[in-house]
Amino acid sequence: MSTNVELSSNERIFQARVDAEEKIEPKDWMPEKYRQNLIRQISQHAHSEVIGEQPEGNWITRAPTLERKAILMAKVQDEAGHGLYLYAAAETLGTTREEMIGRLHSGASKYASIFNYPSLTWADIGAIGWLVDSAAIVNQVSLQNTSYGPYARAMVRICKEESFHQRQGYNIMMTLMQGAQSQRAMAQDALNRWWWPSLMMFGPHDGESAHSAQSMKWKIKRRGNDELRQQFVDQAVQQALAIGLEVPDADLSWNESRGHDDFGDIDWQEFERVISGNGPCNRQRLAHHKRAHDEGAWVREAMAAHEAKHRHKTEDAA
Ligand code: BYC
Repeated sequence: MSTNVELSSNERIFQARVDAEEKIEPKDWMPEKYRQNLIRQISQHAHSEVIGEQPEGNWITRAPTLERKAILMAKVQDEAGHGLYLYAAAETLGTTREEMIGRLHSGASKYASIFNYPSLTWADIGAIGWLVDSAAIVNQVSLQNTSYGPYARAMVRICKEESFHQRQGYNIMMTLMQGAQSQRAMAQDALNRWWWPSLMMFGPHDGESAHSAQSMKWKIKRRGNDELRQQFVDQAVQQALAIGLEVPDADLSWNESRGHDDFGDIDWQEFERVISGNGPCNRQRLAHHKRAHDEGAWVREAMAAHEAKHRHKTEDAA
């Protein structure tokens, strides 16, 4: 039997397993493109979690109360943990942490566009928790059923934590909306600036999406970018209304026949600018990450030395 025939039969068996909702595990046979596409998506997801610590970390020292500060610190630590689960999931596909970080630093690997916007006021911490974590949950709940086992299992834990993050963000917005006129204005201003970038988190329209069709076939993605974006809009509009905030979209209206909110066009030129490295904070975010990574070199060296010593001891004992 030729290699080609063997490969195509492997591919058929693989697709049948995916179609039957079986999880693909690290040592199972998988098409090389499936592996590469997963490494791309999972590592970008991991980078997003880690870079996402920066706009929120910016407010830890200036949180308005001790309680808010403790909550924000816990949230930012959770995001670091999410990055860790996701890097570990990607490593099961044969890449290394160094390779992934290298691709982030060279600009070859993306991270969520949303984190290239500045967090200017305390209300931005509310808007990030409410909108950005809501968008993340909508997307990630669907990814709990992704076909790759380690990614799906990481998502289950991450979604639980994101739910708490979303509640704390909405609670900040709710508290501000019950406050003075200046606090309500601050909350509205944060919504105005974070609304459209939140919609961009779901990526291009399905027809424009480079990866969607193949990713849906392989069940790496379970729902399209537009369907997820619509779910997010429907729920966020109701949440905004409930606390007296106005969504900054003149075209927003309830469409009875569709059973969904219609909404205006996203500025795709802005999206392209941000994902190609030219958003308001791209350079700052990457420079900060590189600096922190360089400053942490001694920790990695110490860990590697400890691991090598432990390995020798185990070998000597055997
Ligand atoms: N930003 O073919 P498409 C969080 C890229 S963080 C940047 O549709 P795909 C949190 C896309 O990568 C949670 N780039 O791609 C943390 C591709 O470029 P490449 C983040 C984007 O992968 C801290 C190109 O555009 N969640 O919760 O099928 C604090 C064409 O797009 C974006 C995830 O990462 C974007 N928004 O679909 C608070 C979820 N959109 O790679 C909260 C996992 C698209 O060919 N990821 N691009 O160079 C996914 O579900 C999918 O990767 C996406 C995009 C839906 C994002």
